[in-house]
Amino acid sequence: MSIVTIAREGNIAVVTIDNAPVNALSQAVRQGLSDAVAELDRDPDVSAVVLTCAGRTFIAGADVSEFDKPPQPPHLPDVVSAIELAAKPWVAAIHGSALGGGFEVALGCRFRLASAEAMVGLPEVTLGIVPGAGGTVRSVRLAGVEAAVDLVTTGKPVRAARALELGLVDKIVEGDLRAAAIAFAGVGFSNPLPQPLSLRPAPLAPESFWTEAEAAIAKRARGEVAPLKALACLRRATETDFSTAMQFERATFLELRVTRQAAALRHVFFAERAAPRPKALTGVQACPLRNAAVIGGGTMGAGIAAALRDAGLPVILIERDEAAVQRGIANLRDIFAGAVKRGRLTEAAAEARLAGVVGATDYAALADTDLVIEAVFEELSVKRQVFAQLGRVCRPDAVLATNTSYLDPRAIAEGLPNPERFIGLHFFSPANIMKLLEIVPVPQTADATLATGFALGRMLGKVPVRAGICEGFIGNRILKRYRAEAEALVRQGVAIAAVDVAMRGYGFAMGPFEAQDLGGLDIAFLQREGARAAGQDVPETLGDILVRAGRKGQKTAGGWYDYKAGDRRPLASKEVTRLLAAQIQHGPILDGEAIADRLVGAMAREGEAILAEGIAEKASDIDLVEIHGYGFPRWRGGPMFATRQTSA
Ligand code: 3H9
Repeated sequence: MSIVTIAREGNIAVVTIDNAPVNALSQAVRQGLSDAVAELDRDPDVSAVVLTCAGRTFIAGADVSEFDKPPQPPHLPDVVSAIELAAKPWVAAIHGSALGGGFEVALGCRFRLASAEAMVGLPEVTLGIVPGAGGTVRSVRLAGVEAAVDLVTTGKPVRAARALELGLVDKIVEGDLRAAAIAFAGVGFSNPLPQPLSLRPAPLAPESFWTEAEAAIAKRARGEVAPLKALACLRRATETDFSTAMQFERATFLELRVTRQAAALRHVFFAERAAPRPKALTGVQACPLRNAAVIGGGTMGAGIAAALRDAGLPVILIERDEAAVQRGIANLRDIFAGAVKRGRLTEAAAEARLAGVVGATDYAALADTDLVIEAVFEELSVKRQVFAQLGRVCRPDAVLATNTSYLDPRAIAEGLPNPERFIGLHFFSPANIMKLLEIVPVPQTADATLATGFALGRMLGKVPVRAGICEGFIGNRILKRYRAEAEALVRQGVAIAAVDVAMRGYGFAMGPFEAQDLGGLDIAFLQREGARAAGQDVPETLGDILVRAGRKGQKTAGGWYDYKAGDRRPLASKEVTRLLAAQIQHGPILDGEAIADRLVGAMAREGEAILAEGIAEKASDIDLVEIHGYGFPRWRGGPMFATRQTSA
């Protein structure tokens, strides 16, 4: 069957793209569209054309898998131009998402109709490129400078209602979109037809707008090039004629397409899409999840409960006494209130979220719960007591999960009846925001339980990654190595601030020492002390010296840096210099790039060991862990991608 087909409804032609899964603009689709324009222009019985897509979405964009190969004709700008200048007006009927090249095709149409749930956008910068088929040049003419700058430089899609406000779509259709578009094309045109966007004048913006936008984007982008390049295209679109602006945009697109940043972002794009559905679980049925419970209403437990509520699951929150239940509920209330404040939730939605949580102290409330996630204190005996109770009250097929960062899940599961339903789920704080979910099966975990972990990850909109059992699983094990290497640099004479500046320069929001000061140095210290007490040989770290001197980070007004009261800005500390003086040698001066190479290299070497031991299944999973759990710059592709590319 052909990918692009034409049907007739009276004198309206309906062009349908059917290129599963997301109607990406492969060469065959571009060719089909180009042929359709030519054929319909020649047909005297056709007065207008409706462009629609089969399946779950309108066109999701260019076919990203073609980006590693040279572009093949017909090129998308020519296809869009042909649609725009066709003798018969084209009407885009958008359901699902019209993204990137997909929205550019829609911009070539004279009218855009969207179903109420549709999204439109130009997410190219998230792939390290700019729109390459007129997205900047036409969107600025359609929606104005401000809206276009926002749309293109953030890459964030907008919902149909917002798109209507911005003028990006002409009409929202409830019900049968295809029928409505055909009716619209038959009778609904204004007279005269709106001008093609290529013939409309471009709006202008003052110099101050561009300088401010540039400064704001540079700050946000932290080394990522595409957003600033996109801004330059938009500016050019307002200051030159249509065809010069199109050439500039296309040249920028072709230049960026072959960069390392674009390759890194494509790597992450495909890794993220592969992660939620591991091949090894193909055909394995997950257990149904109709409700859930969380044990422990502290920061982590409340965050997990909020995430479950965001996904629509009713939640039971168990705490050891009524006062603790109330504190847990209050924690949840704070989380939802924060979401209201940031505009992510309406007051009514926040109320509904909270209303779906039932607090309890008696485990008997869990008799019919499908999934229980334990998030109590990180202490083996406490966790074991929880699972002993769960083993007594829960259905034998209920999935029982532990949220642990460092304990061995096998020890937690010991003695549990039906251990095949047991699994480790390592959430990252704040659990309702952070995308990473490490899924840690024990040897007895059944495939169906593992599949349920991944299904939960998908429901919660997380990036789920399977991790094997070792200290710190994937993420915290690499974090430990990263911190050790940062200390090794300091021991050889690199300034603490130089390490942090280098890692910010690399694209992290914070360097390793600033981050420890924010989170507190004492947590890792107590772990090391625990291991020492258990007889392990754990060498003294520089962090230990600071904690022993009472420097636990910002909370004690000093850690690796000093802090003034009420001010989070790190200040070089004479006391730290004195405390560490005996540990520090004077080695060669390293520049920022060399420092970043050392640290990222150390992360990647630990990653290679993790792979060799089978703790991670693939290198791209390690990259996802670092990007979604530890702030590794996405546009670098993760430590494995970054170093494998360098050494390739
Ligand atoms: C662009 O358009 C540049 C132009 O300006 C320049 C032209 C000259 N290509 O996400 P899902 C695959 S840049 C190839 O799970 P959902 C995906 O890998 C592009 N493949 O679905 C997965 O494959 P598999 C700008 C793609 O329903 C399957 O489709 N566009 C593409 O959750 C399902 O994907 C974008 O950045 C693609 N463009 O969400 C939009 N897109 O089954 C990217 C998806 O083998 N796409 N696949 O694992 C999306 O945001 C989501 O896919 C969408 C659907 C929201 C559409």
